[in-house]
Order: sequence, then C-alpha cells, then structure tokens
Amino acid sequence: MDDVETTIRDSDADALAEEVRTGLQKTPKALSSRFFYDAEGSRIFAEIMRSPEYYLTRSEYDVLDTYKADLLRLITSDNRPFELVELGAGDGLKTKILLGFFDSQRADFTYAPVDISADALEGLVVDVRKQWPDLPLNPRHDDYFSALEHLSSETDSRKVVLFLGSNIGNFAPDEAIAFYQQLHDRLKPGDIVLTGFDLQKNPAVIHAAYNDRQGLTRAFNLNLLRRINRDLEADFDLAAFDHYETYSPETGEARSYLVSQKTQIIDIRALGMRVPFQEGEIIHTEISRKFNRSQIEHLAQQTGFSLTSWFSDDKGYFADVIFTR
Ligand code: AVJ
Repeated sequence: MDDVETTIRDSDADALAEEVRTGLQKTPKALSSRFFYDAEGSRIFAEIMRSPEYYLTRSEYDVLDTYKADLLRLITSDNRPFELVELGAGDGLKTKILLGFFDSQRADFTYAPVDISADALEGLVVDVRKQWPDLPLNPRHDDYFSALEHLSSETDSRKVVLFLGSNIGNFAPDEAIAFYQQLHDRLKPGDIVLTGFDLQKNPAVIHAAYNDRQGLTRAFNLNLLRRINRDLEADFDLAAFDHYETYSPETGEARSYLVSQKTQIIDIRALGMRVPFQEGEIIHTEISRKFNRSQIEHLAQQTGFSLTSWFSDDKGYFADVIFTR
C-alpha cells in the first residue's frame, strides 16, 4: 500500500510539472483545477463548503437528506447487493448521510471512495472506519478516468456511481460527454449513476458563491501558486496575484482566474523555466459549469443513459439526478 501510495504521489508530481510546463506557455495561460487539491487546498475547500455564500453543499445535503429513503428504494429495487463507487469523494460530508441511512436500514453494500487528494481520502477512510466499522471499504487514490478502468472488473453486485457536488461542472461540455460515454461502456445494464448538478439560477447568487466575503475562494485559487512554489521550486509572490471570478448567465460558466498585478518574471527552477507576465495578464484556473434541465436530459440521451429520477431542493438550486444504464 505504501509503495502504491508513493507511486501515485510521484505521478501526481509529474502531472503537475507537465501541466505547468504546457499551461504557462499557452495564450492565454491556463492551469487545470484538478491541481487545487493538495492538503491545504482540500482544507480550504472544506471551509468554502461551510461558508454562507457557497450554497451548493447545503442544497445538495438537503436533497440527499430529504430523498435518502427514495434513493435506497431505487438502488435496491433489484434485490441485489450494491457497490457505491464515489468519484471525487473529498471529505464525504454528503455521502455520510447516505452511508448512515443505508447502514441503519441494514442495506447490503460496499463503499469505494475515489479521490485525487490522498489527504482528503485518508481523512475520509479514518472517519468511515470509526463511524461504521463493519462497512466494507475499498478506497482508491486515483483520478476519475483511471478509476473508471477498474469499474468493470468486479462481481455481480449492482454498481452505483456517485458523482456528487457538481464536480461535473469542472468538465468542458465535450469532456462531460466523453466521461459519461466511458461510464456507459464500463457499466452493465441496470447499473446507476447519481450525479449532483448545480443548476442555473439568479446569476448574483452564483457570483457570490465564488466571491465570498471571507476570501476563501481567493485563498483556494491562490493556493495553486503556493503548491507550484513548493513542488516545483517556483518563486510566485502570492501578493502580486489577484483572484478574479466571472459568471456568465448566457453560457452557465463560472470561470476563475489568477491575475498578475504587475509586469514580472517567475522563475520555476524544477522546470528550468522563466515565465513572463504582463500587468493584468491572467491564468485561467477553473470552470464551474451550471446546468439547466434540458442540458442534463441531453447529456443522458447523448451517452446512452436513461434519466430515471430527478431530485432537487425547494429553491431549485441543485439537482441529484439518476441515470440508469
Ligand atoms: C468541487 C469543483 C464542485 O466548482 O464549485 C469551489 C470547486 N471552486 N469554489 C466548484 C470550487 C471554487 C467546486 N467543485
């Protein structure tokens, strides 16, 4: 397990090096949001989830809490044991509602959380073992796509893939389609995907969620530069970069940027690379896409799934949607 862990951390470091090398030579400069989640990034994200502006977590919590019995009924409709595979589990705050309820109903299932953050995953595993010592637990430190490779291998239990928190919003539209097509290929008829989608709503509400008063989203975004300083021996001055976030109600995209506040040259020693910035130049770091119902129906239809259930909160802010293979 330790060897496996080391190998994954090394390949993480290689992936970051490659991303920084190519991303900072692009015009405009860009870095993928998947690199936000080192230990500090995961910690800041947990704080964001508790902030008053970041409604996504509370809305989804409401949905899962309200409909947990309906979900269990649907999942166990075929009387088979099931395997909960959670992609991007993070700290599992919302999933624990389901685990607790399923456990109290003596459901026959296993839990397989997958996350690219080793730190977040380790924390989750410790928590779950403590709260539900008898629950069969099968964690994977991996990215979504590699985790999919391992899906098809096992048993005759029903697969229930959880992709919560609107993590899907980080995909470009074509990536989302490719992802669900891969899921469709790996799953068997009757298997289920439960996805959390953040819905389009008053743009001011969305804008505020990514521009919180405490500056948590700002710290989360800037932490990417701190990580590059540490892992790639770079000399980004965090005080010389700003957080900037837009939401376009026409495209449904919230987009995050880091903005250079002056003309400067950054030295990235581990890559032997010097990167010039103009004053006001940006690095694009994240897309958090918001969806409407017809886009979600279209996604199911284009990737061969049936949209079989739709659960949302009273405000209509967030939907957890079942696609059946
Ligand atoms: C974890 C990807 C769903 O996009 O809302 C929070 C990450 N970024 N604040 C999101 C995030 C800025 C979050 N996801």
